[in-house]
Amino acid sequence: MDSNAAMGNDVSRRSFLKTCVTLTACMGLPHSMLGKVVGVIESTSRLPVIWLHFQECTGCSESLLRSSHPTIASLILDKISLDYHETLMAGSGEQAERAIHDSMADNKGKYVLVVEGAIPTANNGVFCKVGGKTAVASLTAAAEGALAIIAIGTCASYGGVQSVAPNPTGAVGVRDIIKNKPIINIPGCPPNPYTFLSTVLYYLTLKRLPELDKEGRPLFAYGRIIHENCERRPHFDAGRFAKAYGDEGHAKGYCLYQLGCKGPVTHANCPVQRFNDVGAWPVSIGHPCIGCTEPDILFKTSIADKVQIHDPTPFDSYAPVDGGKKGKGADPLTTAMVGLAAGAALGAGAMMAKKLPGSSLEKKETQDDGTSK
Ligand code: FSX
Ligand code: SF4
Ligand code: F3S
Repeated sequence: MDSNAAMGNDVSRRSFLKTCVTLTACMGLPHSMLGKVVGVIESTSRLPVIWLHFQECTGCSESLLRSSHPTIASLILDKISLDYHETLMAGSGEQAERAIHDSMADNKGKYVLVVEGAIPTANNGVFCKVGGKTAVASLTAAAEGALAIIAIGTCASYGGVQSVAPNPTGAVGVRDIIKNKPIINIPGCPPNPYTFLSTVLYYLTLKRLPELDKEGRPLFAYGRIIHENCERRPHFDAGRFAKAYGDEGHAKGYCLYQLGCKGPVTHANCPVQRFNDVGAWPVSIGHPCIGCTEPDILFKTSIADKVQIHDPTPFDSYAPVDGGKKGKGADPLTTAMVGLAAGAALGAGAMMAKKLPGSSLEKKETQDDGTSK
């Protein structure tokens, strides 16, 4: 199939190829695989997909299919045969029930089950019912004949906002219920459309599922922490921090660590893959990362809480910023304090900071959040 036909003639060849390059890189494949990826996309092969919705805001589907980038939405719809999707399908009632039943029977062992939203388990699962069946029953039935399950979004991956204490509905993620199928978690609230499409393409191109980390996330997208690729990182290393929303440091694009940025402990590709055509991501527009891809951070810690730094940049490798001059808040003491796991290495860190030219260690006292008094 020609790519333009495949995408409803709304995407130029140039834009199509550009997206293929991005997707190849997103999957962590070498550039030499580009031809194969293009071939897979242009072929008629489609992955049968059954998509179930449970407790969620539908932001995952929205971000995938209403993206301002026509190529990515078109490709998603072109590479998956969406046999059942409650918010997109035209049919309803018995017709919809028949569609899911037929697809499960016709594609037994060959379809991918995509789950969006958490699954309530309290009171026999009565808090979420579709077609008279509880979410637990629908999930269990659809999982049985699935080749693999993709839990899309933080809700389906770990329970998300619904599972926050006191969790009245007993909301859990797919992995807490289904134990006998491969489950790929694509967390994010909502997740990046490229990560979902790359996961589908990875399977279609290499005929195997991608390697996963301990949280079941594809390593190609979640193998690194945000902090490693963040454009504000030179400011972190040089000790330049925004200390309040709208202050001078915030206006100048300094590091958001002291506003609670969870980038140092959050695994995701946001600084590289970014969102939408404008290439924005939370930190680029001035908001700290809130750790939306992690099971124990989003909704479980305060946005303002500071995380511990486990791998500080060695002091002799600070990136030069602002011509190497250090501004207010950029003193080595601040960097040293922030760059160390709280308390443990304080003495050693202070000694190292003392050796740095211009250290204000002897002149200033510090507060326990690492900032200077
Ligand atoms: Fe959850 Fe999806 Fe957050 Fe919403 O539907 S991951 S609430 S943005 O989008 O499930
Ligand atoms: Fe970027 Fe946040 Fe790390 Fe600062 S703490 S460098 S804003 S990821
Ligand atoms: Fe989520 Fe942090 Fe990316 S909040 S969208 S993982 S920058």
